[in-house]
Amino acid sequence: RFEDYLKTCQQRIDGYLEQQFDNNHPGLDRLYAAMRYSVTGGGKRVRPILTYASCEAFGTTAVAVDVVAGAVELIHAYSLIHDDLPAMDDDDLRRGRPTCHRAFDEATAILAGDALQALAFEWISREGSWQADTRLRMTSLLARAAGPQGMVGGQAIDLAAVGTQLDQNALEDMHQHKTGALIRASVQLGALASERADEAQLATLDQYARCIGLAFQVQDDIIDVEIDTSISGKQQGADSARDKPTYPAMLGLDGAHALARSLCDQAISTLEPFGSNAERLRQVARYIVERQF
Ligand code: GRG
Repeated sequence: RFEDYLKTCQQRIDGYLEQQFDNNHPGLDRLYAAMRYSVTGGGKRVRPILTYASCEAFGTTAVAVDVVAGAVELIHAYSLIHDDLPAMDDDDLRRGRPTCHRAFDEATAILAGDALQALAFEWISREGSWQADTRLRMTSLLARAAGPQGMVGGQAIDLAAVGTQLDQNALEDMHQHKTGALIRASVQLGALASERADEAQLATLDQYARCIGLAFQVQDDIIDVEIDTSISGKQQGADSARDKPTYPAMLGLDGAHALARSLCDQAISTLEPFGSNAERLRQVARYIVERQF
């Protein structure tokens, strides 16, 4: 059952990350406490699950890619810490707990984010037993996904768009950078880490990942509206509390649901050449558009 698979993957990555942040670091207690707080505080672990499901499509077991799945989650955790800072979204809560800068302080949160990003690259470039060219390609792929051509670029596009009206193409471009790039990297890294994927297979998987990356964001917007609606009893529009352009505001709630479903269908049909080997990836695609949180 997919629910069991999801739980197993979540427990696997939770256990792995907890183990990595288990040691004492004299003199660096506060920094490590902030890093540990942000990495081990829950989260759906969608990106590591994608890395696991992707390597499994090539017959590689999850244990071989823990470090890669972990590295992706470190980048994700760093992005959330920095996104929550007063200079960005200025959020007090993340995953139902105080944000890192609230639980610690702003300077510590900035450093914890910086440290997690660096640590991700240390892990991926040092751990495991990949051939040198695989390791180099994985490192460079993750760097590009995290950097100005990926997630950080998406955040910059988002900031620059404040107070302007984005059309659907511009909104998609922003999300493809901001959240899509790391989701695509999660899938590519699983396949690369198997050392069994050819270029055509990598390209096919990237098509799949582009679709689910966007579907993830559409569903996230839908969930926000549904939560708002269940709290206030009325639907919010483009001028919702978040004051950010969203798919439900642009397409209506039904239109957003239809887009999420269509992206999921596209993602699933892209995987046809993989046959039953990609069943987990198909299930993850469905999970992404069916999840309620
Ligand atoms: C500040 C460098 C920098 C980048 C920020 C990804 C990002 C760019 C910010 C995250 C803020 C955000 C709310 C983005 C929308 C996408 C999203 C829903 C992210 C949260 O990811 P989940 O749902 O979180 O996977 P969990 O808590 O499950 O890990």
